[in-house]
Amino acid sequence: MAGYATTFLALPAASAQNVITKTDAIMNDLSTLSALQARDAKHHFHPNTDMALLNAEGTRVIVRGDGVWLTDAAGRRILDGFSGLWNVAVGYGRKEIADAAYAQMIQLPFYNTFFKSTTVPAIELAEILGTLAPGFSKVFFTNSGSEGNDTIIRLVRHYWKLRGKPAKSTFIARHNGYHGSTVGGASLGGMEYMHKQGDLPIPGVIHVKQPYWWGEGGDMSPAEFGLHAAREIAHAIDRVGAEHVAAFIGEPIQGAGGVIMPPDTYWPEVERICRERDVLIVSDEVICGFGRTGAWFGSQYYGFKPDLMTFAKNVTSGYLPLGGVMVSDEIAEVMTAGGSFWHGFTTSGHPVCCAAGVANLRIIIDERLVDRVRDDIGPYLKQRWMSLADHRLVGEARMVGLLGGLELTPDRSTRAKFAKFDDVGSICRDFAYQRGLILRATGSTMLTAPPYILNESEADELVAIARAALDDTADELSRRGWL
Ligand code: PXG
Repeated sequence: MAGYATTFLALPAASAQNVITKTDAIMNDLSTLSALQARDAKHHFHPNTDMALLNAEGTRVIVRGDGVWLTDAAGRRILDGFSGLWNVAVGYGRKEIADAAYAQMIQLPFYNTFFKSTTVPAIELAEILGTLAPGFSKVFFTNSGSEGNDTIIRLVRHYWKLRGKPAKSTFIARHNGYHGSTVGGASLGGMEYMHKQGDLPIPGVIHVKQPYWWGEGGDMSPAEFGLHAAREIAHAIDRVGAEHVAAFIGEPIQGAGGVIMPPDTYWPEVERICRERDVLIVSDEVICGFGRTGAWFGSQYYGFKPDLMTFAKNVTSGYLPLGGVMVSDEIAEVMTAGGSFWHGFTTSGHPVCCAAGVANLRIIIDERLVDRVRDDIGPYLKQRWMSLADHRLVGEARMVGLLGGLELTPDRSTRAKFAKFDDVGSICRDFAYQRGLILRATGSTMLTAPPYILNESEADELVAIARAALDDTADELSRRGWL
């Protein structure tokens, strides 16, 4: 206890100072970077992290954000080519969102949405979402995308019971899809390394082929492969019987799986198959939602009409946690007539998070950022990003809106993977970071998803650093004899 008290007393006293000043004070008064890293190593259990490895290297400590730029505890400026975790759409340092959250926190920091109650920000945000997503008259609020997908499982199964078809309870999802980290979310997801931990998936989830032409398309054309992958869904439904299948869930573009854009033939065929068999379509819009593809929702970009949409991330640009499920008019009607849906979270529709969401969506609307992604900075970055396709390590460069991928390969003609493809992606990612750019690696696919406010010179810089990191990677792979 004595140790705890000493550390605590050494912290600067709480004040109305803004977070940036307070963080600087902690940095100056208390700690060098390595001291912060040591404290982190001692107490912080990081998600998705090999902690022994991390603690040996030391955590990156990020202390400040402004626009598309981050500053770390060593004072380095880093271009965030990944919008935090796919989610800081409007960039860092937007005072409008901080002010809205602050004002709401002073006025009413919390009230619940159970027991016949609500708050004004929850009303406002639900209304805006209903306007942005025509045909979805209701929104169920959660705190995250994972909770959104857990909500989907319970909601869809209950819906079919209300419709008098209780046997319709199986979900079809995809290998290498990502739907979150809770028991339900990770079960719908098709990440086998996640399934191995915690005895997943839960019963009632079937995984089918992903529409990943570069990796799995073989000799088929992309168009043929798109139909082929979609028909796997039909086979799965027909195998268990449509009377047992509740819904198909997919990300319009798989994000964490490697920014996998399905061939154009895929979604129309998925829609046809599901409609023909009375199977609901769930579009997981956690990454694609709110403009990432240059349309408000990824399903709009691909032209299909889901029955439910999961959202999170860019609804607040990550300034506060918030997620939820958009519910179609038809499902909302059945649920409304069906009595209580016994599901919800203490902080469903949290007023401060909803106020942040309203302020964030106002920025996206008022600054026409979705149009900017579609018509302006999206096409600009795409043209630059595609120029990387001539690099000897790059097999394919792809970008939709502000969502981009690069496939690294030893041989573009055969679309081969490196034997140690996970290592290759990490090497490239680490070189990019050393040069001041954050990219993400999934296996040997390099991913970018920058904030929508990226400007042209920042886009040039992003691509220039990515190219330099590819050069560094090629040198390193040659040195190791992998190339
Ligand atoms: N669906 C999709 C499509 C996602 O990308 C979730 C659901 C879950 O949302 P929450 O808010 O519960 O995290 C996500 C989240 C990565 C990475 O490494 C991706 C996510 C989360 C954490 C890491 O790319 N996506």
